[in-house]
Amino acid sequence: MTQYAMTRAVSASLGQCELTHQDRIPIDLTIARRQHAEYEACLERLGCELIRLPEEPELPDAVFVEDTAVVLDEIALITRPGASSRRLEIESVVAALQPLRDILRIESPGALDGGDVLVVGKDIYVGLSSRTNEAAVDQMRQWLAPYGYRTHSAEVNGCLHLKSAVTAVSATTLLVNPDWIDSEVFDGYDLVEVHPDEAYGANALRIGEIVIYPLAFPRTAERLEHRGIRIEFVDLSELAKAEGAVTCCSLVFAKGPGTGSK
Ligand code: CIR
Repeated sequence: MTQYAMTRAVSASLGQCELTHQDRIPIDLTIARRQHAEYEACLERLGCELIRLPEEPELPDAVFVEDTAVVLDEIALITRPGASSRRLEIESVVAALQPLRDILRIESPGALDGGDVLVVGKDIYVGLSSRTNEAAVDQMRQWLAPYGYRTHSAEVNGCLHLKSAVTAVSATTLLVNPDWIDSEVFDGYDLVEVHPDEAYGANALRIGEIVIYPLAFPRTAERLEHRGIRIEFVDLSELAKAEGAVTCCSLVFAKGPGTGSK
């Protein structure tokens, strides 16, 4: 296996999660945990070695581990989540990543959620959202340039994170909801737009040549398949009630030099 996928068990307090663009509706924990297990199984089937972090019962949103770090081949950048309720999620992620990568950290006044960071090759797109600010983008630009990364920022409107609005479905193709992000930022990429009835359909998780994609957006899935994108479907309907989607529930990263034999 060439990639790790770090996940975290669903918290017993998930029902008290942060919500920004959705109304609170009851979450069935049993279903949420089953769907999460199926998502983990899907990652394993696609060749990822799982690193499962234990549940944080007091931290409702801890399952959305993506928001705590941006793991690149060279380093791990630990975020400073925009919602203060989520900042306690960080330390256990640092402990898990420390043996695998050198660690950099976003510092105050920077605020960054990993859901606002889209990495495509050496280009890093950072969403300016209710969770992520310019100060964090400045820190990223400065710290990641020595590794050859180009950091770009883009305004996000109407959704929680950049990756609610755009994700990569191949090395050259992005899936986008143009109502939430200005597509012109992504000049040079092939773009697939979500079906107009499926606003939340732009979040897909690319694992090699396959994307993990929610069952909830069949019309957008049809558009992807039409473009030759291969899909593994998952049902994350209970986690979607917590404003989570497929990228949010894992940190997927290469086994770096010195860690590949693990
Ligand atoms: C939150 O509002 O922080 C969580 N309820 C949802 C986080 C989803 N994370 C993601 O899109 N990366």
